[in-house]
Amino acid sequence: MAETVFSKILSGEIPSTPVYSDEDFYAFRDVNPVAPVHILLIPRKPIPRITDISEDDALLVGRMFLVANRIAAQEGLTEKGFRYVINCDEWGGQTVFHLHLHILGGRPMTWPPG
Ligand code: DGP
Repeated sequence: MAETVFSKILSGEIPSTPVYSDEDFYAFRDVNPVAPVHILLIPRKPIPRITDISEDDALLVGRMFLVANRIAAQEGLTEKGFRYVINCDEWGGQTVFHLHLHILGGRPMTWPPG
Protein backbone atom coordinates (compact mmCIF):
# COMPACT_ATOMS: atom_id res chain seq x y z
CA MET A 1 0.00 0.00 0.00
CA ALA A 2 1.41 3.42 -0.98
CA GLU A 3 2.32 5.80 1.83
CA THR A 4 0.05 8.81 2.17
CA VAL A 5 -0.02 11.89 4.35
CA PHE A 6 -2.56 10.08 6.51
CA SER A 7 -0.45 6.92 6.94
CA LYS A 8 2.31 9.28 8.12
CA ILE A 9 -0.14 10.93 10.51
CA LEU A 10 -1.13 7.48 11.83
CA SER A 11 2.53 6.54 12.39
CA GLY A 12 3.23 9.88 14.07
CA GLU A 13 5.72 10.93 11.39
CA ILE A 14 3.50 13.95 10.66
CA PRO A 15 2.02 15.65 13.75
CA SER A 16 -1.72 16.13 14.06
CA THR A 17 -4.24 17.39 16.57
CA PRO A 18 -6.08 14.32 17.85
CA VAL A 19 -9.81 14.29 18.45
CA TYR A 20 -10.52 10.55 18.83
CA SER A 21 -8.52 7.34 18.77
CA ASP A 22 -9.24 3.63 19.10
CA GLU A 23 -7.79 0.43 17.66
CA ASP A 24 -9.56 0.88 14.32
CA PHE A 25 -9.97 4.65 13.89
CA TYR A 26 -8.22 7.95 14.35
CA ALA A 27 -9.73 11.43 14.06
CA PHE A 28 -7.83 14.71 13.92
CA ARG A 29 -8.37 18.36 12.97
CA ASP A 30 -8.04 19.25 9.29
CA VAL A 31 -4.97 21.40 8.60
CA ASN A 32 -7.05 23.60 6.25
CA PRO A 33 -10.42 23.90 7.98
CA VAL A 34 -13.33 25.05 5.82
CA ALA A 35 -15.69 25.34 8.79
CA PRO A 36 -15.31 26.18 12.49
CA VAL A 37 -15.30 22.42 13.15
CA HIS A 38 -13.50 20.38 10.49
CA ILE A 39 -12.39 16.93 11.59
CA LEU A 40 -11.09 14.03 9.51
CA LEU A 41 -12.02 10.52 10.65
CA ILE A 42 -9.94 7.74 9.13
CA PRO A 43 -9.76 3.99 9.51
CA ARG A 44 -6.31 2.72 10.49
CA LYS A 45 -6.73 0.23 7.66
CA PRO A 46 -5.34 1.94 4.53
CA ILE A 47 -8.36 1.77 2.20
CA PRO A 48 -7.62 4.26 -0.63
CA ARG A 49 -11.16 5.25 -1.67
CA ILE A 50 -14.74 4.58 -0.58
CA THR A 51 -15.13 2.58 -3.80
CA ASP A 52 -12.36 0.22 -2.60
CA ILE A 53 -14.33 -1.16 0.35
CA SER A 54 -15.23 -4.87 0.24
CA GLU A 55 -17.84 -6.98 2.03
CA ASP A 56 -15.19 -7.55 4.71
CA ASP A 57 -15.18 -3.80 5.43
CA ALA A 58 -18.95 -3.49 5.91
CA LEU A 59 -18.77 -3.59 9.72
CA LEU A 60 -15.76 -1.26 9.77
CA VAL A 61 -17.53 1.34 7.63
CA GLY A 62 -20.71 1.05 9.70
CA ARG A 63 -18.69 1.56 12.87
CA MET A 64 -16.97 4.53 11.26
CA PHE A 65 -20.31 6.32 11.22
CA LEU A 66 -21.03 5.37 14.83
CA VAL A 67 -17.67 6.89 15.80
CA ALA A 68 -18.42 9.95 13.64
CA ASN A 69 -21.75 10.43 15.44
CA ARG A 70 -19.94 10.32 18.81
CA ILE A 71 -17.47 12.93 17.62
CA ALA A 72 -20.24 15.14 16.21
CA ALA A 73 -22.02 14.99 19.57
CA GLN A 74 -18.80 15.68 21.52
CA GLU A 75 -18.10 18.69 19.31
CA GLY A 76 -21.58 20.08 19.98
CA LEU A 77 -22.74 19.72 16.38
CA THR A 78 -25.86 17.65 16.88
CA GLU A 79 -28.13 20.42 18.14
CA LYS A 80 -28.06 22.54 14.96
CA GLY A 81 -26.83 19.99 12.43
CA PHE A 82 -23.65 19.33 10.51
CA ARG A 83 -22.33 17.61 7.40
CA TYR A 84 -20.40 14.43 6.58
CA VAL A 85 -18.44 14.40 3.30
CA ILE A 86 -16.48 11.66 1.55
CA ASN A 87 -14.71 12.87 -1.57
CA CYS A 88 -13.92 10.20 -4.17
CA ASP A 89 -11.35 10.47 -6.94
CA GLU A 90 -10.50 13.44 -9.14
CA TRP A 91 -13.95 14.87 -9.83
CA GLY A 92 -15.00 14.24 -6.26
CA GLY A 93 -12.10 16.39 -5.08
CA GLN A 94 -10.17 13.64 -3.30
CA THR A 95 -6.54 14.62 -2.71
CA VAL A 96 -5.43 12.08 -0.09
CA PHE A 97 -5.93 8.44 -1.07
CA HIS A 98 -6.64 7.02 2.37
CA LEU A 99 -10.37 6.83 3.08
CA HIS A 100 -11.53 9.71 5.26
CA LEU A 101 -14.78 11.21 6.43
CA HIS A 102 -14.92 14.98 6.74
CA ILE A 103 -16.98 16.05 9.76
CA LEU A 104 -17.99 19.66 9.13
CA GLY A 105 -19.98 21.96 11.37
CA GLY A 106 -20.22 25.12 13.40
CA ARG A 107 -21.86 27.16 10.63
CA PRO A 108 -24.79 26.75 8.23
CA MET A 109 -23.86 24.70 5.16
CA THR A 110 -24.95 25.57 1.65
CA TRP A 111 -26.21 23.33 -1.17
CA PRO A 112 -25.21 22.46 -3.83
CA PRO A 113 -21.56 21.99 -2.88
CA GLY A 114 -18.90 23.53 -5.09
P1 DGP B 1 -9.78 15.34 0.42
O1 DGP B 1 -9.76 16.53 -0.48
O2 DGP B 1 -11.19 14.84 0.66
O3 DGP B 1 -8.83 14.25 -0.01
O4 DGP B 1 -9.31 15.88 1.84
C1 DGP B 1 -8.03 15.85 2.31
C2 DGP B 1 -7.98 16.74 3.51
O5 DGP B 1 -6.78 16.46 4.21
C3 DGP B 1 -7.94 18.24 3.20
O6 DGP B 1 -9.10 18.86 3.75
C4 DGP B 1 -6.69 18.76 3.88
C5 DGP B 1 -6.32 17.63 4.82
N1 DGP B 1 -4.88 17.46 5.00
C6 DGP B 1 -3.95 17.28 4.03
N2 DGP B 1 -2.73 17.16 4.57
C7 DGP B 1 -2.90 17.25 5.92
C8 DGP B 1 -2.00 17.20 7.02
O7 DGP B 1 -0.78 17.03 6.89
N3 DGP B 1 -2.54 17.35 8.26
C9 DGP B 1 -3.90 17.53 8.45
N4 DGP B 1 -4.32 17.66 9.70
N5 DGP B 1 -4.77 17.57 7.43
C10 DGP B 1 -4.27 17.44 6.19
